Amino acid sequence: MYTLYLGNKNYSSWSLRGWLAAKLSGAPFCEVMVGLVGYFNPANRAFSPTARVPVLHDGDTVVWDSMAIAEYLAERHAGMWPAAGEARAFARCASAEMHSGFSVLRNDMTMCVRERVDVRPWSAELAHDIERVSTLWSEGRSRFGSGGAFLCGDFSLVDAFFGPVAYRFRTYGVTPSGVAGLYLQALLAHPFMREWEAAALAETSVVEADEPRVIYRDKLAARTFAGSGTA
Ligand SMILES: N[C@@H](CCC(=O)N[C@@H](CS)C(=O)NCC(=O)O)C(=O)O
Repeated sequence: MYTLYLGNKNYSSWSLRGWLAAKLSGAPFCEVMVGLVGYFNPANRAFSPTARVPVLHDGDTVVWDSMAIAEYLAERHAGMWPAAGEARAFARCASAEMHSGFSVLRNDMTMCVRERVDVRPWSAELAHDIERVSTLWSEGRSRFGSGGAFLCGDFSLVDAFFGPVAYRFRTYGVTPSGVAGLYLQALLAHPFMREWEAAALAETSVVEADEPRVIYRDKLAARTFAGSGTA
């Protein structure tokens, strides 16, 4: 049986990708929860060469990156990428773009499943990342999505890569229009996402570095002050 090391479900976006991939594989796996402390923790080298999560252990084989975990599992379990070649190419490109890009979205809209907060106005760079996600979602749904409610039809690895974005968008009130918005709702409603969310909401630990109301404390306070001044 696989062992998957994961960070706090409320905060750990990379862990969510690895976990969704493991769920999608259909294979049994056991979870080891690693409490994140908000900074690099060298003690995690005991199970992860980078000291980061997620990490999949398959016997003596250690797979330490969410994309590598996805590909490792997809080599062993059928149907994790879309079957049609063109859809699969799109799914791989969109997943890789998510994995290696969107640094502003990642930094400025931290994943915090339990939170709802409005931090507008967004920077031009953040708005650009949001727009690019919406474009990718619209393209996937309109070109490859006819067989189901997900980016390339049935739920596949590309949806695992955008799972964290769905929680980020909900937390920060990002509402893409049209088919992209419908896809966001479908992603949030998927049973795997609901299962992760329930576990995240049961957590009580707080990592201040990832808390929107801590990161945006000054901006939110300034808005409250301005609001009370005009009331
Ligand atoms: N590229 C890696 C990134 C993994 C990563 O940065 N994980 C974060 C948690 S989401 C982490 O372990 N941070 C260390 C810490 O906060 O202790 C992947 O795709 O798995």
